Amino acid sequence: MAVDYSLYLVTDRILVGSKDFLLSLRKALEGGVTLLQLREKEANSRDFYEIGLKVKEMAAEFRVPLIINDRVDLALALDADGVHIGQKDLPIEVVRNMIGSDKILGYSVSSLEEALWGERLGADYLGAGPVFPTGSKKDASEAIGLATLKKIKDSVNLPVVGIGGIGPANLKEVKETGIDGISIISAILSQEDPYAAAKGLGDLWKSREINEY
Ligand code: TZP
Ligand code: MG
Repeated sequence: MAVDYSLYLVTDRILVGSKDFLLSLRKALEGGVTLLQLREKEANSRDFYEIGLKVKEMAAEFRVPLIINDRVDLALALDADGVHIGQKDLPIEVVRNMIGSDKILGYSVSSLEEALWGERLGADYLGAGPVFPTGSKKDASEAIGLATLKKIKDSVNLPVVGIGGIGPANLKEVKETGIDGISIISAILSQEDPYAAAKGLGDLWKSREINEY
């Protein structure tokens, strides 16, 4: 499956605030999100499943693949397109065995060592970060910065997306590392207008201004 990693939206119900969650996702998808990760840190299994059914239907409408955060069981139950795991989730090789070779397996890394490990053990793409300090992840490790992000991208043969504190103000320097896309929560979902926010980021990522350096 050819996946477009350029504008990867990760969800967070809390950061959506008082706006309607599903409507915010719909607007972000209309704005050009290319990949969607359902990340429910507080929901119980049943609620995660129910919201997952709705989000899966919506993502399919936009032909955007749906990735489930952390929960391999839910990714399978929902027949999502993939699962995204971190260093404290099930071991990556175990997850690969559970989901098979057709599903997308994303892996969070904060160092070059973790990135090489992820590549060796079967990740399909890496989420590297936090690139910048962010308040969006409670247990986030220290920011890795642009130099480490670039080193990771240069050292693996996998798509790499940057995550953590990325927004319009730093997009140009992030793009210059050569990574394949940006993974975003607050610069889309905490915004008053998730459509305009997603559209702005997508346009900027593709623009000549940012690509001609
Ligand atoms: N993993 C590393 S940083 C982060 C996650 C889930 C949060 C990213 O959120 P934001 O609001 O785009 O900084
Ligand atoms: Mg995780």
